[in-house]
Amino acid sequence: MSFELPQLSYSYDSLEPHIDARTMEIHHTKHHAGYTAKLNAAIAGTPLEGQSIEDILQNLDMSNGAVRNNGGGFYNHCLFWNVMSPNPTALSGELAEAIHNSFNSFDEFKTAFSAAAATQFGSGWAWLCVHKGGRLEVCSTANQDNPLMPGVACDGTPILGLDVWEHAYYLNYQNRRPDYIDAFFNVIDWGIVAKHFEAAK
Ligand code: MN3
Repeated sequence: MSFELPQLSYSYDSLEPHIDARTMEIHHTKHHAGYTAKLNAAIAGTPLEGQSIEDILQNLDMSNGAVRNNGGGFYNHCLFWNVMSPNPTALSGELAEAIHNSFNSFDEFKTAFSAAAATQFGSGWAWLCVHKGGRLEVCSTANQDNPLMPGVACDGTPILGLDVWEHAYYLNYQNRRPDYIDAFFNVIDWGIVAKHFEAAK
């Protein structure tokens, strides 16, 4: 069994003006599709074939560049599309409480997450992760690495991820990565993030 590029639950133009349709289409049909195909090629006929993407990443041999880059790319983009919505649900309940407990306030969380995203040098991702017991942490990773991988970043389970590769924003925002980060906060579906939180804590 091989991995499949997930369909989005919304149309490419539905996140505008925050994320433009052309960027969404290229990002999904070229970049994410490319990582998916290369991941399948890299695991074909190996013991990794048939494992879940989480198992593959958590037990990854970090010297296996093809699986590290493409497995990370596959997983990271699946989470990214999933946590965005044209009709986002507001933050509430247990996750809101956990954000307050871990960061003092939503604003302080937003500042920390935005800083992680803005200061990740070159290509990479910013993450909100949960540790066993429910403590939340913000971190960032280079390239297509993510916190599930051994020895990478904050070692929690990602429940929210932001792609800060230039391919994610350059057509619309050029070098203004901070504007893109701000815009992302308009399309985060906190109801979905809360489900990831519930499953991972
Ligand atoms: Mn990307």
